[in-house]
Amino acid sequence: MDGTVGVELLPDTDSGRAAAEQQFSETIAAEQRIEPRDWVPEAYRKTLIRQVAQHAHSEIIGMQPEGNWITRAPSLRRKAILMAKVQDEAGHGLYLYSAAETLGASREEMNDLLHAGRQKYSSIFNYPTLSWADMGAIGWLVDGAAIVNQVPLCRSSYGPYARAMIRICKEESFHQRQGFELLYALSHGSVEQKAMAQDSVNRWWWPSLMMFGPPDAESPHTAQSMAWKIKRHTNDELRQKFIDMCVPQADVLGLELPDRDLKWNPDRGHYDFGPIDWAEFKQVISGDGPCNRQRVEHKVRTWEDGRWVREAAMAHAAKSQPVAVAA
Ligand code: FAQ
Repeated sequence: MDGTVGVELLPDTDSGRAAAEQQFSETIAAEQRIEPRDWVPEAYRKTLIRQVAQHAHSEIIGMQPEGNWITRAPSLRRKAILMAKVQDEAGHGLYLYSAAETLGASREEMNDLLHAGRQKYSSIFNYPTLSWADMGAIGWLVDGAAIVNQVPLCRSSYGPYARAMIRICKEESFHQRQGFELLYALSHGSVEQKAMAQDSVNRWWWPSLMMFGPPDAESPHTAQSMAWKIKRHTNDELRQKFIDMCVPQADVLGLELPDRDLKWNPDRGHYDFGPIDWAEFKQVISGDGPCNRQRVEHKVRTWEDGRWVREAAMAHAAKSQPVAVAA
């Protein structure tokens, strides 16, 4: 869309509104991007704010499980890599908050809604990181799932979101490889290290499958988001793609995936897999997972602790404003 139906031209007549709606539909049908100045239906705007804010919050809350291990990394090299990864996640959160702001959501408002439990973040970050191997499993499985989910979002219909995803996916790709490399080193190390890697994969496998969201039949938003080309694939399609990708990678690692029903199905051309515990998923997304309270409390505490920094930065910015000189 070229901005001819911009915010300032918002139609207040029936015919103006019909023209704006038609232009929106034509832009989507033509695989062009919707841009911030374009008129959009209110429901499209709300859906995007919900998804992009949830995505941004996931990146920010997602720094906690790994941040927990920075001081305990086993070598300087591993520590430098982990710090770089966690910093990348902060950057992803900031791009995504900026993308949501172009839709009219303020950062303060999104932050408040997260703190009040009224906007979600990914279920996966409500699980504890119990061993160093979890840094590998998060990289391999959690970033791996994130890539499978997010590469199609680079073609999302909303321009600022799609463009943010391009850089984010490049960085997630590095994250996934470092996780795989870390797990490979452990699984080819001592007996104890291999056992630690296997235990970690056992704990992270099923929650990583839940990252793709509920089954299609129980996903209230998928159909509309696909019609608007915000989402390009359904939750189940992406989950299956992820499983098919992980099985040969687990073989290379020499680790087992904890699912006895995992079996190649030549008729479907995919791996069959066992039942996912959707009751656990519902419990976690309703705020009652293993670490939900801890994650949100920590986020609120750091927000309060950082208040003086924000205030000082604002005071400095105000002082740096050029003083108006009388003519
Ligand atoms: N966790 O109808 P659907 C990362 C909610 S990657 C929590 O299927 P939709 C990188 C959903 O919001 C993780 N809630 O919804 C990283 C909705 O609730 P609502 C972040 C979930 O939106 C790696 C309800 O269930 N990635 O951070 C989850 O069409 C390592 C019904 O669901 C993204 O956010 C879940 N797993 O599809 C960082 C990707 N699944 O809002 C650090 C962008 C569903 O009605 C370390 N988002 N729900 O109350 C998406 O692609 C989509 O929003 C889905 C859900 C696929 C997540």
